[in-house]
Amino acid sequence: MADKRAPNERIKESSRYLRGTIEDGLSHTETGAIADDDTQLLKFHGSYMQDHRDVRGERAKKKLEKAFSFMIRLRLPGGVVSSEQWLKLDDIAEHQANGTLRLTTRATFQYHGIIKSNLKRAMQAINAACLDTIAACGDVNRNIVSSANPFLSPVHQQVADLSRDLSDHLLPKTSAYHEIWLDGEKVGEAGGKAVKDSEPLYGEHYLPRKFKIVLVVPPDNDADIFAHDLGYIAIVEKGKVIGYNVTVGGGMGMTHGDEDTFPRTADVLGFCTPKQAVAVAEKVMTTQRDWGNRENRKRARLKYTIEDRGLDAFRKEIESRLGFKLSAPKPFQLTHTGDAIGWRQGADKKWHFTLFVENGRIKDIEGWTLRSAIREIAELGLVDFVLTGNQNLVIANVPAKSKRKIETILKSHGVALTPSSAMRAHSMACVALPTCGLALAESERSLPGLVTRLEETVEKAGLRDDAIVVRMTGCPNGCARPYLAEIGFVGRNPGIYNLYLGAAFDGSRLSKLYARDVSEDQALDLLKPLIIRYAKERDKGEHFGDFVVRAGVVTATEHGNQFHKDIVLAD
Ligand code: SRM
Ligand code: SF4
Repeated sequence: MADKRAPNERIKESSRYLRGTIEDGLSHTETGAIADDDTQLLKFHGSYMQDHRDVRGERAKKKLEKAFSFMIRLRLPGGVVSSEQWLKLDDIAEHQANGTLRLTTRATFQYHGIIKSNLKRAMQAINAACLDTIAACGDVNRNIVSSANPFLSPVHQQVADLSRDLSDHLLPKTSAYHEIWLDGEKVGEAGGKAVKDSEPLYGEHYLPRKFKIVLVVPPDNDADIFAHDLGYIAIVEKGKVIGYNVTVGGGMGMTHGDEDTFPRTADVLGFCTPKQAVAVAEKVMTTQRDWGNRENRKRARLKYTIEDRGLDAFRKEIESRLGFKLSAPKPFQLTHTGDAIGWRQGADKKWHFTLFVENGRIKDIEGWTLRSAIREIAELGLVDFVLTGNQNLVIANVPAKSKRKIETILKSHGVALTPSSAMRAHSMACVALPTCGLALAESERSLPGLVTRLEETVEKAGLRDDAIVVRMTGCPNGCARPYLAEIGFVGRNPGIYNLYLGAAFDGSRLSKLYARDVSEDQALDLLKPLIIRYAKERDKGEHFGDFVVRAGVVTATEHGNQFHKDIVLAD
């Protein structure tokens, strides 16, 4: 009988728990690449093979191999690094990568442009900083994002601690990582054939697809709780987390032209106590392991399992595996996505500065030397750093007497303490070109200029301090969560985007397609009058996404499976 499973299932199965021939491939100096199957396995180790897309054509003309290099993503549950770790990570950017650090939309670091001969060295340097990259990518539980800044209060600390417990519990157990990157003992080859490794939670096929967990502390929805497979909304009483509302089945990715795929906001499944939280994650993840679609990777995320089987059947299965029932969800209120930029004081009186990092890229350019600024701050040895799920950076645990010093360092490197508008502060773009192999259009390199052009209208309309969430991605996979933006651009072709409007500012409602295949100029022509109208006609406190729905510009997307319905395109 024909094997209907997706090809990745066979690759995982024959990989001897994620070894494949990666180690051998690293030693081949005649090519900058590794074998195709190994590129799939490498993801589980936290790395992607990529090529520099700006020079693809030129190299093809010269009959040269593509300019291959590797991206590395760290596992950083809770998003915290010390000053000492920052300095080590900064060194890696300088010596092994392309001179930049990239803060991701899931609160961790990425390096780009690491050539094959540097890959192992970079992995070892990351480990020397007491950090790792295990399961940062691949069909496993990924990095866990928790509401920004554990140092803010004991509640935030409790939530960040849970993110680490969850990450530890769901971590793959294969020793392939240590073997390949850290020269650990060769378990996989023992006796020439026997594999001693095992994966009690995953099995040799791991999950059908990636699996993502986030935690938030209301009223902040800074980790976009409804965009992920599994979420925990902290319920706080008398200054303590008494438990969590559990959300399931969120996700952003879709494929242009394939209506069977769609972004989906998560459902609230029930309430669990802090003690039950790890078991709940295990049962949700392993149910998805067993129920998820292993034939079609485009329909293999938990969101489709829940769509296809129904939330009630899913809850019943979880409760049967847990051996107890989840309680009814508790009331909660989330008010906003994004980060509040600027100083905030923690419960222990220390100060925390959330720095806007445009699209998460930390680098030095003439007149704006952000990387050097953060390095100088780290060299003081005074602070910690927390990465946010919005590509920003919290300079944490600053003593009151050092606040001025931090500000002075940033300013001396040309780094503004506040972004030029609240819209910019709420803007986010995925990486896209030149490294992302799936990009159809620019994103990180385009959005800043586009926001500048939108700011002219924002300024005229008197909306400089009014947050409007704008996000862009270079393809429909949704890495910057564009379908939860009040204004979302999604790449179709070079210079051409689909324009989505009408998501809720608090992250609870998806947007709707408003214009198909528009250039940046055409999008601006459509957006400018809407922004002016919003300034004139909005109700008190009404956000742009809610306004365009109320004004009938787009219909509301109440549920993911309605995302492609009731579309009325702009004239
Ligand atoms: Fe993503 C694939 C970058 C967050 C949905 N994502 C990719 C790859 C690895 C491209 C690839 O497969 O070859 C991108 C690497 C680009 C590069 O050059 O670095 C990439 N994704 C990113 C990051 C770096 C974007 C950023 O600008 O920060 C984010 C890293 C997160 C992290 O630290 O773990 C990133 N990706 C997301 C998010 C947002 C989130 O999780 O909050 C999503 C939407 C949520 C979701 O998962 O549904 C997301 N990425 C995808 C998908 C679509 C998955 C799907 O279910 O259809 C792909 C493609 C795939 O998996 O096949 C993808
Ligand atoms: Fe690449 Fe698409 Fe993700 Fe952007 S949204 S990083 S273009 S996969």
